[in-house]
This record gives sequence, C-alpha cells and structure tokens, in this order.
Amino acid sequence: MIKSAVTIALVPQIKTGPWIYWENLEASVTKAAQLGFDAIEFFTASADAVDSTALTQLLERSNLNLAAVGTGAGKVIQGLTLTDPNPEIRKQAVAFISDMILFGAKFKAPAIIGSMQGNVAPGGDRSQTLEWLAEGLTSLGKIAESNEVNLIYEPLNRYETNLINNLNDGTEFLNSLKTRNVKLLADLFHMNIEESSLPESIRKNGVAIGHIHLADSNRHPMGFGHTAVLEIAAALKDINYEGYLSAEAFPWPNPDEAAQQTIKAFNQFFKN
Ligand SMILES: [Mn+2]
Repeated sequence: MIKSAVTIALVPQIKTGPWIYWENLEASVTKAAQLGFDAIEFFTASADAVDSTALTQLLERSNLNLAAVGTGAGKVIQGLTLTDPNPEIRKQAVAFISDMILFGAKFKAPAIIGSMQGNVAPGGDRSQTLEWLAEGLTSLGKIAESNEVNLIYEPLNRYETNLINNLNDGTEFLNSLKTRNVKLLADLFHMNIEESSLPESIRKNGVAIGHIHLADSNRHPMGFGHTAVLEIAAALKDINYEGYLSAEAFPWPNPDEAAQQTIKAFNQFFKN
C-alpha cells in the first residue's frame, strides 16, 4: 500500500525551500494527523535538534509515522558535502549523516541524501568526485544496514547538482556500490526537468526506488501544475510501490491549503 507523508521544516535557514509546514512541530503534526496523512518527513538542523522521546510520544499520540529525515541542513548550515575536495569536510559530512541515520532508525525512518551529495567543484575531476560519493554512500549504507534502515539517495536536477540527475544514472551508480542498502529517491519535480518520460523511468528503475517526493511540475502541491498524475499512479501500481509519497512542495498558496491539496490528490490518485 502506498503511504502519504507531508514535510515539516524546522530549519529557519531554508525558509525559501519546498516544505509544506514550518517550524512548529507539534502544531504541524496535529494538522497532518487531522488531514489523514500516514506520516511526516522532517528537516532538522542536526540529529540532536529534536528530542527523540518527545517525538515518539507526539507521533504515537497522533497515530503518525516518521517517513524519512532530510540531511540538507548539513550543507546549508555547516557547508558539508560528501564530495568536498577537503577530506576533513567529507569526514564531517559522513559523521553528520551517520548521526541522522541513527536518529531516524529509532523510528525505522531512512535518512535522505540530497544536497549533501555536493558537486564536481569547478576545475575538479568528475571520476574522483564520484569515487568520493561512492565511498561516502557505501560507508553510510553499511551504517544504515546495521541499524535496519535503508539509506536514500536522491538524484537532483541539473541546476542543483552536476553529479547524477536522473533515475537511470542513479540506478547504475547505486549498483556499482559495495552495499545494496542504498535506494533511490524519485523526486517528481526533479524528474519533470530531467526525464524523457516519468512513468517509463519509474517502471525501468522501480526495483531501486525506495522513496518518492510528491510535487507537481512547478514544485507546487500535486494538482497545481501540469504533471500527468494518472500516468504516474499507473506506473507506481505496475512496480507495486509500497513506500511513501512525501509532499515536498512549496507551501503554495499557504501551508494549510497546500497540505489539503496534497492529501486530496493522494486520496484521488494514489490511495489503494
Ligand atoms: Mn526532493
């Protein structure tokens, strides 16, 4: 069964980003539960930003799960990536994500590596950079495995990374790793920019997909853009996808209406 999730950002420095709810964790969780979401996905400044006992109680009270934890704050606040030419920075990036993996694992939630993958630096060596990424993902994938969660790797569109931009390249890269515990994140907004066909790419890479970010073509909530949602729903059915569709969309026109539109689209097209 496909499950619904909604994003909550608890990091003021990413205020312009595509997250539905902002800052007030308890109020946001209550709203998500009232609308009937299955889970929340959240973005914190670090692994110790939220008390895990308090979060457990809050989620239990609301009958919600934690779908995933984002790691982007490691890049935005601390400037850490897995592909920085400085080995000390790469080491700190691995430590930051490792802590996030351990936090998420308390809730059986995977950590997501998006912007922390970094870029080939100007004048840098692409194959060396991809080797650093492989090293980081392999060691973190093993940490995740020993904590019984997946690690999620997200191909981003070309304006956000020059490393890996589509699902085919993502699958090929993950297959080259010495761990089978890293899964792909299919972000429908990035895919709208990079893929020739969203449903074909979903079918072709279905085995590797471990998480999905739900947004329309313009990063607004699903239904507020021109993505062919029926074709995507059919492709997810074909691959028997049973993970989360997590709304990573702008809070447009405001968080409450964005959340309402998201759950409406989820119930209409994806609930099975
Ligand atoms: Mn995403």
